[in-house]
Amino acid sequence: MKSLAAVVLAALGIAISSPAPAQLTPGIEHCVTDVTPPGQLNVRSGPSTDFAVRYGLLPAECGVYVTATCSGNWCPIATAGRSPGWAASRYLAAAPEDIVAPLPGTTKPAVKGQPEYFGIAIRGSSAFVTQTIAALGLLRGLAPDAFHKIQTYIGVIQQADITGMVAYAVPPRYEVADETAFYSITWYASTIAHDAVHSELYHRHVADHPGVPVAPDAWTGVSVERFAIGFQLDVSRRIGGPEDEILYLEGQTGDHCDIDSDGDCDWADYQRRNW
Ligand SMILES: [Ca+2]
Repeated sequence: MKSLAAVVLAALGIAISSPAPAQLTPGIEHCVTDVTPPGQLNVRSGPSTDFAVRYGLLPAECGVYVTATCSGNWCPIATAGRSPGWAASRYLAAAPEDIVAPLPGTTKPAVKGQPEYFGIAIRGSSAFVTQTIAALGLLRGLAPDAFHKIQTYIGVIQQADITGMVAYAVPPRYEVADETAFYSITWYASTIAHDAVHSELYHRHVADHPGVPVAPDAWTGVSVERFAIGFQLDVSRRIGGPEDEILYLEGQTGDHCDIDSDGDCDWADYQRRNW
């Protein structure tokens, strides 16, 4: 029931509402807050207390990543080594930035005047940049080996009309269509890991066979796709990929690249991509 004051203020045209839930940022590390022992923060199978508790997060536990836009007061989360789920947003707060130390390893030089994330340049609209940083943040936090591979083999992530890995560009460039980037943060992140595999295979071939042109089947084609999908699936499970994305990847046999079904994955297929 509204209080008399609220009714009066409402009559005056002044909005009365409870404080808006803090919107948590996907892809950055969060810690449990406002929970005291022996209490725990329940992680549930859906976005309300109607859903079953899967496990509890400890007071002040960090390493919690929001994997998508929150739904009201509930956010989809992932942590290392446990199944993903939903947690009440008011008990999560962004971690101090220094909790996750930057990973050692190769980084590409930054492109002047362009946003970047730990050495990976990002080119596109502000929404694309935000989405890309969220995806890379999930990978950095929950699949650090994949993130390191991406840092090593992808120098630029660029918004484009067709999704594809331009491994032979200097630096290697992952071009991403909006259909891929904005499908979901977890899906987008898994595709970056997938395409880093293609670029890695290309550059390993170059290193192992100096001066020899790289044959297409060294880094593309159905068997390579199957290998890259295996890595993508493993990454997707670790970053809290939702069940439909996991099931989709489990059903892939590597021939998704052969769009015209003639048994190869070539330029004609690439040009027909609708992702
Ligand atoms: Ca084909």
